[in-house]
Amino acid sequence: MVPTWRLRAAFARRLSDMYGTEVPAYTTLLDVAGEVTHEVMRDNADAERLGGIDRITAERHGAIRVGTPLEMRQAAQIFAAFGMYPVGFYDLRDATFSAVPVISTAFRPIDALELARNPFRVFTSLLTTADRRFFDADLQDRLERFLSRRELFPAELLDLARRAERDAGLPHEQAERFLALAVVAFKLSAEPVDRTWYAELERVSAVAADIGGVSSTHINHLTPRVLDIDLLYQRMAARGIAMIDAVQGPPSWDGPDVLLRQTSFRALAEPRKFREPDGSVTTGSLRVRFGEVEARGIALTPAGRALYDELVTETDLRSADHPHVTRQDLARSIWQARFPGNERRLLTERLAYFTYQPAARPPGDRRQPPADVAGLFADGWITAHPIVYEDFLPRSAAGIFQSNLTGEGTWNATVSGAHYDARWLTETIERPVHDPFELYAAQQDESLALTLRALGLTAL
Ligand code: OOG
Ligand code: NI
Repeated sequence: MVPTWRLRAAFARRLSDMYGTEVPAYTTLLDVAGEVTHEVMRDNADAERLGGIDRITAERHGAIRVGTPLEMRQAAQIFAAFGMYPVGFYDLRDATFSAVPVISTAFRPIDALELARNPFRVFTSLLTTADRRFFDADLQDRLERFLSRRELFPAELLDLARRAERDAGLPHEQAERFLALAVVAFKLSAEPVDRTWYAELERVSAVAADIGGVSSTHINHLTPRVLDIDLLYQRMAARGIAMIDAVQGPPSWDGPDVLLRQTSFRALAEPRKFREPDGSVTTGSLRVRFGEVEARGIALTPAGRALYDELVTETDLRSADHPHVTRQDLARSIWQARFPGNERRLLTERLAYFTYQPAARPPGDRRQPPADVAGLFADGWITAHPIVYEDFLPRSAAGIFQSNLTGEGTWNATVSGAHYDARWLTETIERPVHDPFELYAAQQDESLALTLRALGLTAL
């Protein structure tokens, strides 16, 4: 029997191998990420604080895009077979930073042991065909009819996925078949693209064309994790690879790494076949697939996240007033002034999540332990270890989407958009969409309860 986590690890590895043959710059990215991570390991004793080297070097996330609620439900079934469940709801239609016609979730392992075994996750976006700001009634109708005629995932794949989920794994032969079918489902198709249809959707949005203009889905990018993303950015640029303008997310600064920092190399022109209006097939190219890299930091509580969002807004305001200063430099100075500069403060101000353990050598005197976490920590009764952020950031995701799009697209701000939220998604895919804060809080609370019991305290 091949257990769920081994299926997931094999899936991640095979997708990565496939992507490397399809998008050669991705292989360069993997080489440089490995090189940088090993250098940081060598020079920094604390390098494994947010994950062991085996996890970091194997870690990837991918992204796919689908067109219909049924396709989303089927994708959820396939990911469930790999022990990957929907976490978080991201609305990238938000005009304040993006206006991309999708809503998204991330399929990922949800418990600490499974994350440690293999943290592979897939950011999965669904085209919002009912949103009038992007699609008028006629286009929506033709788009939905086009999408209803295609089949992304064959019945045999879905059947094996259901069995793998039910039995928490598959016998060897079936596991092999399941993996092969799953990987092929995310491979770029050689089918010709209908030129007129693709162009019509592209006028609305390049993402709409990438999703609804073709008859299959594909891995749109894969993302390794790296320990020093600023160094990686310089090295990639030095190798002549065109990177997007900046690293998305928190700035590089003197304090702890929090949340998620990401950057990518620009989508490359890949040869694709087109069916022309006269029926002939020609070869052209499309720019849709890219490579991305990420650095993960500490998960923030709702209060920590609110502070993060506030600093992003402040950076926006100040950069409008200081066009000559780079956004990065502005963000760094704002963070230096306003964000807690060490883990201890993140803990005592309850801005980040930690797991706790009883201290190996608690205070030797006969004092009673204090009745609060900050006190227990300050007096040396317990130790704390940061929880890694396992999710995404909507604004960074929008930045990644947009920096890899060609053309602005068009949308109609005078009509109101269709309503989609986490509840809608839960009902659509018939699986709970988990709240990331609840997952981190549960992990923290569980470790705290065990720690208190070990100290002979019942509750705080
Ligand atoms: C997804 C973009 C978002 C990330 O890492 O934030 C993303 C896409 O391009 O389909 O992957
Ligand atoms: Ni990504």
